[in-house]
Amino acid sequence: MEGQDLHTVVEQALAQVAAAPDRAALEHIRVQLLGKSGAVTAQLKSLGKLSAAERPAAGQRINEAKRTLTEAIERRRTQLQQTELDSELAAGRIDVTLPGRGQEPGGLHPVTKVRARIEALFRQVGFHVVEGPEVEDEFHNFEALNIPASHPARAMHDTFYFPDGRLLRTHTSPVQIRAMRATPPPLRIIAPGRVYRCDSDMTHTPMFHQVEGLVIDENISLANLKAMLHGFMEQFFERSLRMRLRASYFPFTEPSAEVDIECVFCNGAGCRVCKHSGWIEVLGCGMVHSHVLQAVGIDAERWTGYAFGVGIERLAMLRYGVNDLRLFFENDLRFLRQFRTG
Ligand code: 2NL
Repeated sequence: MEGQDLHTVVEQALAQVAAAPDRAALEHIRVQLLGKSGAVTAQLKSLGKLSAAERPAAGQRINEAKRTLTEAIERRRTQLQQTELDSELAAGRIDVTLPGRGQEPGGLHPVTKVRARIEALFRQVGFHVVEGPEVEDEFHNFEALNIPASHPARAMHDTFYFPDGRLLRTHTSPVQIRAMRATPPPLRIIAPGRVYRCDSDMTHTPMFHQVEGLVIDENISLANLKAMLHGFMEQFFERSLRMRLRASYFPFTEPSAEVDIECVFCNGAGCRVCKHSGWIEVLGCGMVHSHVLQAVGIDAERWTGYAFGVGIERLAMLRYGVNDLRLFFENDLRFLRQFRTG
């Protein structure tokens, strides 16, 4: 009778153990079976009612049942623990190969884009792109360019000087002075880069970008300069446009001129941008002054040349319709994003 009961208890207990949904439920089942007032414990307690002859065999069966259940509970516990661990790991899984959040493609700064465009256009017509130091000396930045010590551009309020007398270049002309001294003519170069002036307001920043160009050859005239610049402007703005030269003055060129193009916003009709003149000033140029050729040791009887200087930010403002120079230096992503790709 007792053996039958025990068998049933074990069968039911094993089914319960197998069905335990988690470790807490399993522990509850264990206490109900093997705890102080558990079903199996009760069986052991009832051994006293049996005869001395029956007792050892019955005791053995109960102990065996106890061991069977203990092992089953332990197996189930391990199983549940693994399942719980697996689901915890699955829930917290991180794919380290996924890209980070908030990633967006970068892009070139508009000044860099315009500089690259200018370089590409000049390379197409045989110019070499040259670079040079931003920290210069007075000879390369001023003296060789026919800018005497008394010239206002040399004053402290226009030029950043170092204590040792060197300075931050105020234009990229010194790069071309170096090129002329290093390479005998003919020469066709452009010199892009950063330049510095002690100046800061609505329309001036202490650092800006410039491209200067220089051609030294036999029989170079103002007509060659004008034709080259007109071709460049039409290529740069991707349209045909009128261009004019106005007489001007620079110490390093003679004659000198300022170049206007037909206003790209109103096609010359007159608007706020061109102050109702129909023209926009874009650069300065001229025939290289004989004093400059002499300073770099070029025979001015045989060789002549033209030169020009243009502000990259100025061209970028016209090309992209930007009305405030300072936007190029603030690095506001809302501004910069507009130049991404394309
Ligand atoms: C301007 C004016 C100019 C030059 C730059 C130059 C360079 C050498 C010799 C002669 Cl090595 N000239 N450069 C000539 C005329 C004008 O720049 O307003 N730039 C924004």
